[in-house]
Amino acid sequence: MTVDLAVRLRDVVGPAGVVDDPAGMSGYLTDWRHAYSGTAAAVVRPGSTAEVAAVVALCRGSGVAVVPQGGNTGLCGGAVPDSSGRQVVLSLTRMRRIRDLDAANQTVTVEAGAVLRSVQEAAAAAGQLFPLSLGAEGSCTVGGNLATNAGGTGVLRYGTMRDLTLGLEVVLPDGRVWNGLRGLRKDNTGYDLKQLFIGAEGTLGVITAAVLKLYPAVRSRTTAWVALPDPRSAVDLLGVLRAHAGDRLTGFELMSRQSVDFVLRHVPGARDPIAGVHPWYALVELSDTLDDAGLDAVVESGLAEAFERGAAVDAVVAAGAAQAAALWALREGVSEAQNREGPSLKHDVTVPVSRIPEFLERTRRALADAVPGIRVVTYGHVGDGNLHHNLSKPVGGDDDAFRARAPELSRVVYDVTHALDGSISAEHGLGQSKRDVVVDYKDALDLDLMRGIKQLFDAPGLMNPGKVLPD
Ligand code: FAD
Ligand code: 2HG
Ligand code: ZN
Repeated sequence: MTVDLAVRLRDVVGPAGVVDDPAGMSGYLTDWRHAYSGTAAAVVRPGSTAEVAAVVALCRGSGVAVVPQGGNTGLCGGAVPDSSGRQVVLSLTRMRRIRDLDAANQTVTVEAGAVLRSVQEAAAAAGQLFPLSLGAEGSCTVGGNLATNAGGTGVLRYGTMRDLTLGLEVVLPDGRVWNGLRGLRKDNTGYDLKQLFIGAEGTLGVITAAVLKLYPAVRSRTTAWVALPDPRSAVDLLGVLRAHAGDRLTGFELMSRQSVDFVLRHVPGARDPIAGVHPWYALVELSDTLDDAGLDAVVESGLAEAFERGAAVDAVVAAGAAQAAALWALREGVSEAQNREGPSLKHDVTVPVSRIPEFLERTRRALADAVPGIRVVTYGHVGDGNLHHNLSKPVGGDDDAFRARAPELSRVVYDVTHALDGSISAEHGLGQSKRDVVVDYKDALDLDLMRGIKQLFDAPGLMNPGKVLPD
């Protein structure tokens, strides 16, 4: 970065808004897992949309690439700069205001750097619900949620971030501000431009604010932990509970025994809710806006039918909020627990729900053939067809030898996913980790159209280069 650009950036954001010493920058240069690392000319932390626009325009004028970053909890290296040392990391974390909450319109307008949990809390304080929920919600930001089209555990009932967004404000790669910040549920005046920025992982512009949908607050909740004999039973149980609970079935997560074992080993205080060892578990949640909705009776009638059909072998219905939280802690603890077991190879895939048993059967067999003793850590949002099918080395295995097999092992998982009409990225995005491999699994015309859109918005290629789009 030239001295002139450095001076002008400081003029825009103030001296405290530019970090360029190695110690100050280090937390911005590697991801949550330390799986990706880079270097940067500087980290710039603007405090307003006008400052973001000025920073982006200055960088563009100097031919310097910009890497937008929120909470840096992404799992594909999308927010991590390359190793050239020439890129600028643009951190949105100073822009965290809740600009407006319109209870009658059931919307909240927030800045991109707002931490997801703070948006949930603002909604709750107004007697409403913002339903996006994920393990990183204490650190991830709305901008990152939008840029990755985050999913999480409430998608079954409320959809992904795409479904939860009515309007956006975006600084385009040339520094212009696109004001699409409207709270309308109907607007058929042409192309829905905001959808281009959602899921673009910062390659088309910097999201600075959003209008998000709110829902009525949940007043009763029932959570159950169910032991299953096999994955087919998970699909069966899902159908049974849907028939009994309808829209009140708001969460349906799957966990393999291997996932539970990792959590029991590494998460302090974690306890197995059901005696004995079962190969699979479902974490089920029903919720309602009524105070006394009789949800325990609904889940119990559903479980009774599942037991009769052999789709469940044992179950615990949480006796209160503390026990429900303990069950969710088992589920939310898997990512961290797996990190403690050495390098993990992540696969965040979707297949049609009906094909989950076949997906598991085919991949697990092929993976065990490829690396005897490999630990397959399968868990995820099975109600959406989304599995985290993550791999850990065999017990006592060598980290580097395992890493060396990564491309081959991922290919096994992705080939089966593709053969079953699935997607190789359900909710985490492509970032830098999957941008090359996506070529083999996405239609060439899709990729052509994506390149055309990128060209339209960012012909010089300075907005988060090296992410999403294959070379
Ligand atoms: P970052 O990591 O900072 O950035 C992610 C991407 O968005 C990057 O490409 C970045 O350039 C871009 N970006 C960030 N801010 C902006 C902006 N303002 N404008 C334009 N581009 C921007 N994800 C799920 O979908 N579901 C889950 O259940 C889930 N659970 C998780 C659990 C754990 C423990 C962890 C560590 C991660 C989990 N994630 C999950 C992944 C991650 O939390 C989400 O992808 C989240 O949405 C990222 O938000 P962030 O603010 O941390 O974004
Ligand atoms: C989850 O559902 C997240 O817990 C993280 O999407 C998955 O760490 C992972 O692979
Ligand atoms: Zn997930």
